[in-house]
Amino acid sequence: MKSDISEKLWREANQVLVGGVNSPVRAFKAVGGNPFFAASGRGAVITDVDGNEYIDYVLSWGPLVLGHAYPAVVEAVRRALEKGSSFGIPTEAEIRLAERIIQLMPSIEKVRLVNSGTEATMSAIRLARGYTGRDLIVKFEGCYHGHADGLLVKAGSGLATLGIPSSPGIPAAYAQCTLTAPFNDLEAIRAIFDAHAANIACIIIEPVVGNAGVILPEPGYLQALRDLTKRHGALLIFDEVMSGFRAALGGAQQRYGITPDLTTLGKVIGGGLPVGAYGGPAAIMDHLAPVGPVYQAGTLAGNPLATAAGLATLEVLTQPGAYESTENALTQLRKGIADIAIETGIPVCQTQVGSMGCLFFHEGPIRNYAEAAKSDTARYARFFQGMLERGVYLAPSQFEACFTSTAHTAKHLDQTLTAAREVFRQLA
Ligand code: KE4
Repeated sequence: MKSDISEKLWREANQVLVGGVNSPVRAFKAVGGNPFFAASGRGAVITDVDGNEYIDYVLSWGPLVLGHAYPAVVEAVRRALEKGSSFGIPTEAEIRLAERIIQLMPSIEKVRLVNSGTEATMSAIRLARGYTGRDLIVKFEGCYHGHADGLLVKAGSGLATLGIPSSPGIPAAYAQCTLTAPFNDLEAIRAIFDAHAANIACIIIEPVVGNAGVILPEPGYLQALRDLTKRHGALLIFDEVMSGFRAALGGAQQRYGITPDLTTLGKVIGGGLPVGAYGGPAAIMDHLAPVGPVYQAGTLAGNPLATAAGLATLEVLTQPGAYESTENALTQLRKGIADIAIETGIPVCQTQVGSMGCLFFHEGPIRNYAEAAKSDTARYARFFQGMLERGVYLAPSQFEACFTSTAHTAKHLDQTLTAAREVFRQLA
């Protein structure tokens, strides 16, 4: 594959952008080589500046559930832009997006729109602390909830990819307010509550972990967390920034039948533009300013372009068969990979919930981050590079998720599986 222009841009990027990127996982540190530079995307295919085409299973890390440049989304944003990009006063689209979110996630009665998943989780935690009057929070090893200070403790995604246990720059006094437990370990979380229940404001969890690869909750685990938090007056926050509209149309809370106290969202609800959101019962949400005293604000929160993109995306995704097509595409891919792994004798563990999934080079099972971390990351890197050379762009880290969209067709899947069969044979 030609890469002259990408290489030139990479040199320029490294002069002015830290590590050449604006988000660490994009730097391909875990898989070697340098990232290509995107020029355009259309449907399931992304084209780089040298004209190379890739079937895209990263989809901007989840938002593009309809694929790149979906016409209705492009048109909606264009129409909104022609009327003005931001007003900083209420607009109707914010109401309609909140209504759509509430319709799909009935645990939510009121919404607050923000600009990223990080803002959503950071704000939801502040609300939980304000609502309960308690300081401690609990998160789970390998879960990633964005880069707010108190959440960069034993986090997944880029920290797992780069082997950063917890980020420097966070005061010890602050980090001590974050307790951590392994995912799927009820004994550990119960011990934390035995010791600290009276001062735990909330649990925040990815109900389906998507930032350590994809790890599924074991049967009864989420319900047990629901019961535990209810018993001790702590809030249960489902971070569905990634799993929302992917684990099921109504998120993991719909798939597993759990009603969290607060839900955080992002990615899909912005359709590729910067949007985050958090929501829950009015009795909790009304503690937020300007109704209540818990403060949170944002210049571009609910801006017309992002709400237009999000509304257009959810409008299409809620059409009959649309969501199901994203899940079916990943199911076909997973089954094909499973056959190839058996043919070649390569031990793999595949996980999937809806349209998000992961191929671990590990014989499985994988129930938590410690087990995921034993995956053969060198073999994953070789797989990634082999697939990239064959026009398939997967997550550039073993500790990330892959995604499908309504735009991934049988032809894309066949091409992906043909490439995978060739690469697996090289890995054997
Ligand atoms: P953002 O601030 O990146 O919009 O969202 C943070 C976030 C919160 N919660 C969950 C469950 C998330 O997955 C994320 C962000 N996901 C990563 C991918 N694993 C974003 C990619 C990146 O960091 O560049």
